[in-house]
Amino acid sequence: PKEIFLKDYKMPDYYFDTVDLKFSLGEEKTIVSSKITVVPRVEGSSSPLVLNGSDLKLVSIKVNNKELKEEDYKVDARHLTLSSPPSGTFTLEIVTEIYPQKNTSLEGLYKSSGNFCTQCEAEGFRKITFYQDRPDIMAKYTCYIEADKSLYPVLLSNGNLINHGELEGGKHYALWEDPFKKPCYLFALVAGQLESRDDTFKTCSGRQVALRIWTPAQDLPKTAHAMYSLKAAMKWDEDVFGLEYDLDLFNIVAVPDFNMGAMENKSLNLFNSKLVLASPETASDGDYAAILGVIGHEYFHNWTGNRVTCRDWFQLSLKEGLTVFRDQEFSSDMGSRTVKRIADVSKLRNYQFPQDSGPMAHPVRPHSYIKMDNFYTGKLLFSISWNGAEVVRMYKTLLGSQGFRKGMDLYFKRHDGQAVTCEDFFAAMRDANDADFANFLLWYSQAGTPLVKVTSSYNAEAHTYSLKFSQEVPPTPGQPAKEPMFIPVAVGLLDSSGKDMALSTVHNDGKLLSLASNNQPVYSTVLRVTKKEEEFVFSDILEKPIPSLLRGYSAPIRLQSDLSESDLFFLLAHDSDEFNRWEAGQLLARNLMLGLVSDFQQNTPLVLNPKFVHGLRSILCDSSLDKEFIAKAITMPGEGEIMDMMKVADPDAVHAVRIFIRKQLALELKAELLSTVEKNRSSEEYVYDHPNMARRALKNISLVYLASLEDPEIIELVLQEYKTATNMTDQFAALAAIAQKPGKARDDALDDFYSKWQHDFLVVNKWFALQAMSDIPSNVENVKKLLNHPAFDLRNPNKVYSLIGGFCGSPVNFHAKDGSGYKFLGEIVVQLDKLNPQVASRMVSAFSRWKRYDETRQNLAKAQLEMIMSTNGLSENVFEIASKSLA
Ligand code: DPP
Ligand code: ZN
Repeated sequence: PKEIFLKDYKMPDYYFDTVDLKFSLGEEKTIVSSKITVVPRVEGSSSPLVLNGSDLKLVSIKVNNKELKEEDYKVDARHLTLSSPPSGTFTLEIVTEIYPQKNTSLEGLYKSSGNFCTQCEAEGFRKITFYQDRPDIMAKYTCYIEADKSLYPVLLSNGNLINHGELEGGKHYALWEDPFKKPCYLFALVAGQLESRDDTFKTCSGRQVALRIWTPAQDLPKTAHAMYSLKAAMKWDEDVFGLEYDLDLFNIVAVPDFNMGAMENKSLNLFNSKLVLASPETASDGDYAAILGVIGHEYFHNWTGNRVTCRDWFQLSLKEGLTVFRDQEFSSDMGSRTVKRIADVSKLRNYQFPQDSGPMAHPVRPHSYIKMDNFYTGKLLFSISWNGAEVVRMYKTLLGSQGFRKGMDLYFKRHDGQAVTCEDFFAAMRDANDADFANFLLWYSQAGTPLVKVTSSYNAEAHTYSLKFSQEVPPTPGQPAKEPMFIPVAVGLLDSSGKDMALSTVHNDGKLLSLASNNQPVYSTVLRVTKKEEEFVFSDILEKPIPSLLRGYSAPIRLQSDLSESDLFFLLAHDSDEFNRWEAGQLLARNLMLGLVSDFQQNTPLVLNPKFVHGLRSILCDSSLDKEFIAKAITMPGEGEIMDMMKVADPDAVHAVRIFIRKQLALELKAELLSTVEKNRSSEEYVYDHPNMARRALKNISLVYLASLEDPEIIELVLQEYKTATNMTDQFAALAAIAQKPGKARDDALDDFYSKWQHDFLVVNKWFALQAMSDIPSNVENVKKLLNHPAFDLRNPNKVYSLIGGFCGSPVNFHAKDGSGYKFLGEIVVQLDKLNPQVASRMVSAFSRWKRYDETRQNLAKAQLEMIMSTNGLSENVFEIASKSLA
């Protein structure tokens, strides 16, 4: 397998101007004809034209209407090369034969539940026809589809339907035209038995847009929330960014077999059913929130991704980082900003940071790859999308909302219709604001999470308060030495009553900066930390403050400060920045957990610090706080996050400590937790809004705590909650609470749940995941049994993610010291790779952090990786992850 480098980017020798596609969809084979207008980039050049192709049977090829002879072109497993095309513009016509019904990779054109659908990002279009499969080739497309009318009554593609009608032999056809230029990764086609929920949206300039969400007929009632989300997203993008939808039709199709979450194809978004279908009975609050976010995400791509796209795949963050940021903002505006931020930062800490210090560490813009798809399906996506979103957020932190909007406006003004780079985005932000961004661009090229240390000192005579920063970016594969980064640190100072102090001036690097705006003092400011070591001195600080650092998590770094335990309790109780209140609690919990982990390892009896219990009790009983915030604040840091902070990760110890804390808190706070459950039961009718979700979240976390007690009364209570639940959020939370402990109550509840929901594959996936993630001893045997369950199918990505992905997320069972978890995964990866390399590579990445564990585990995991590497016919996807993990 060959590694591809960013530095080797070359402009294409040929552009494609128009592309007319014709699909004749059949049960045995599908015929694809393409007619392309090819335009040389440099007039008169006649360099070879190299097209990508994979798993295609070439039927014929014509240039300017003339059939090519065999000596005029070359085909191999990956390319079709025209060695000397005519000089000047010419037409290229290619006919290929493909077999979507046999395509289990779910890339290109494939069948899902009897319907045809496509997935072309990143490099799936080459499985449909020979093409320059790269995003800087932007062309105008038409798409003609013909198929059997009774089997495939609905025929969809991008853009506008300009013609349709009947054909002989029970067939029909549709002709679609997309007026916007696009790269081929945004091409889509759907054909099948589908029905639509229809609605309309009136845009800010008064155009009526038809909205259609397509699913099999029986699922239509479950598309109401998706439609609500779509309309909300369209409105939000107009209000916040002035971005209006640009066609008269917008389609969404739900597909049960889908590698990713969803795909932003121009005007024809394809979605994993999981992210469209929801009803109160079958979907949880988490599902509702995910649907809102992802419907928004794909819709927002219409401008950030489609109208302005990426020059090459190294620039993926240009569209993904920006669009993830946009969907985070959208969800924040639709719900609670603090809670959304907490959820995103937790995700970053549990998944992205561990990866940032491992063999797969990648900058936001990677320097090389073997298999592009791994950017999406491996853990790499996190660096590109989530860290990428953090980078976009920093522009906004530095420029403010208005400055950020000016930058966005300039970005579209300059680049609409183009395929561009991360520098272009940076330049638009800088130029629109005349901003000094110092070394900000390093965020794109340096991998690793910066470690920033802060020490503080107060001078009571001079009334000055100093914050000294030092920063270090740890070495990562291929990047041993790093430059200091530009880190925006949002800061406030609390006085002894817990109020924010007025900040007037700060000295930095011999310069005096006034912080006041319009002569008014400010209560929070953003320090620009750009050097390896740097001091900021605030003046007119009349008493020793307690600093609230990195408010709202203003940069994706690890922060170490000299805050004492009592400072943290103070911040937990008083900080005006709600995020930092949560953060103070997390810091306390992290320190507490790390201390207990070391006690556990030394066989010292575990004791829970009473001050911690007291702090949590105050939060739990504070009726002025948002309920979902309370739910987050009493949730302990994830096991991944704690293991990431240890020299040698010890899953057993971390897990034991987390369980211990949960039980101890339940014992100490039993009365408060019980009353929280009582007071926060759902009303009969399910309402999806923040107050109701918050209430359910708080009740359900309380239930999980309580259920950790071996108390028959509580078991009865939880069973009762399970039985009387009127929505999936409450029902599943109660089931999860019961399932914590092996025994009859657990077995009965799991059986009951399955028999209730066996007809609904999305709910059955929850049932798989719950069992897969379980920490009950030797769960690997149970998971193996579930592989043979009639509802399981290795070819369906969602099922694999639930059962196998779920299992890999269980620290005790996946990392079982006898190696049973590793062996299980190794065998599955080999099987899966033959069916679907993208899904297999996502699974194999569970091994990538094997060096973080003890020697016994290291050897066991390494053996599995070596076994995988020695498998014949391994895909490039799995090869890349496995070989980099071993390196
Ligand atoms: N481009 C796709 C998305 O944004 C990749 N999953 O959802
Ligand atoms: Zn995206």
